Amino acid sequence: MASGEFDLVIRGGTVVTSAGVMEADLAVSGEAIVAIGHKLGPGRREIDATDRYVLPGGVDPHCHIEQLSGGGIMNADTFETATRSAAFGGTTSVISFAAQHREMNLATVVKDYAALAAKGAVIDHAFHLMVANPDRQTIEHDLPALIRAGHRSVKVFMTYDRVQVQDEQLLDILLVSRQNGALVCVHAENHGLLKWMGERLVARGYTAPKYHAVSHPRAAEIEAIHRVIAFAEFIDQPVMIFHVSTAEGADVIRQARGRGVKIFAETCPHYLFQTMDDLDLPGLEGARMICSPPQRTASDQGALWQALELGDLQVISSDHAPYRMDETGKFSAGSRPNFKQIANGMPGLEMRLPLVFDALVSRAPAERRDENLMKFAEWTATAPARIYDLPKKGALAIGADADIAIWDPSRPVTLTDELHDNTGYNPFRGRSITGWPETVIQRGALLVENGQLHAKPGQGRLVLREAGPATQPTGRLAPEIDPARNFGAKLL
Ligand code: DUC
Ligand code: ZN
Ligand code: ZN
Repeated sequence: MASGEFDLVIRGGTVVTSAGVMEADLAVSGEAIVAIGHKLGPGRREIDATDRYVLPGGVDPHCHIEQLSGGGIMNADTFETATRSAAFGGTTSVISFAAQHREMNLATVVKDYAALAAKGAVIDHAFHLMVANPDRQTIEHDLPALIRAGHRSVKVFMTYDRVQVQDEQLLDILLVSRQNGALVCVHAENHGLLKWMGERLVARGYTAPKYHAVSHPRAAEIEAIHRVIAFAEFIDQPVMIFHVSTAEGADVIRQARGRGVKIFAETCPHYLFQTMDDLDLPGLEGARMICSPPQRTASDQGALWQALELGDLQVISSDHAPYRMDETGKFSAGSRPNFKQIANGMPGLEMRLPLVFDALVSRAPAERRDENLMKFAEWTATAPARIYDLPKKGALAIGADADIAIWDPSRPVTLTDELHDNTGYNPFRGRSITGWPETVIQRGALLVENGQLHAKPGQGRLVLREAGPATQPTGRLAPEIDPARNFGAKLL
């Protein structure tokens, strides 16, 4: 081959593609992967990947960045700090939220978040349209226009006073999404049950952070997943259930999928690696672990891993929702808050991949390593890219964006609070893991090497999306919606 034919060659690594795990070189020209094979010709730049795994850069489809929370608190990160932290953790694409609150105009919200990301993001990004003000302007005009403009996912909360949508509003949003080609993502917890439990606990003096776990009963998740699936089936609109935390929640999803309802679902590292006991810390320390839904039990962890294995859950996202342990974040309601007054969420963008890699790859018996490497790529990059219509992301394939993480599989790391975001703590501090993404590349350019960031704020690109297969309805109409069976009424 001619000298300098490729811009970059990653040589001699173990490359993980959807077709398998192989010893190979990988070549990049411009922004794309152009060859994967043996003894590829020289590149203008070469990276020696001997004893390294060459994996797709992670796709994190659920992270809250520079966002006003459901409780009205601005989170700790800017697009610069959050995406910088993502890059250090091997993630090269994020989907965060353009978060409408009551009284806000959704089109303006999207413009504002896109401007923040354009200024700060160091990696590629897309937005979920978070709808909390489903008035006529939103439902009839802004939401359809924004979906068609390439924001192909919508997020709704079934709880939280400031952002919750009512059942009828949820039905409207499902229908508009069906008509315009978007996936609907749902925070599924029963509002009344949470409110009732929270008030009762606090009234009886059970105010410490650990009672947060008790205040979000498993039944709240189970009921809401049931309900949103019933609605999704009724409207025939695909839905993504966010952050599944319970074995029963995964079961409800399994049953729905088994009867052909188009449901996708994710879980997150804190449900796979923590339990409610992690909130049981002295004083207010447990505040750092408060997130919703809360961490559950070891038995739920097992059920969630099994649900991933079975394909009932397809994605591991971070649900990065960072709040500092000070008056700007967790203690914005004062220095002695009850658990209800503490912001929900934890940082996760940087730790998502290393934690999952350690569990799935480093701790796997040798004979399962290749299989688990492929699962790792699937759950953290390939599946989210496929489900959310990012066709150039999430896989090492000819023509794909050269978004690549080169992992040192034997590097031991003891986790500390030193992350690259702006939260100031790491919920997994003290844990020892093996394996780290040492070199991270986006569209052929170095993002991270030797512990240094090479990217500039604003270099990440906004990715607009087509309506891909995940957004397509099944075509099976509920009898009451189907004019052939409802005396001819046209409702869609
Ligand atoms: N739900 C999320 O998905 N993220 C942060 C807080 C919450 O309740
Ligand atoms: Zn949520
Ligand atoms: Zn979230």
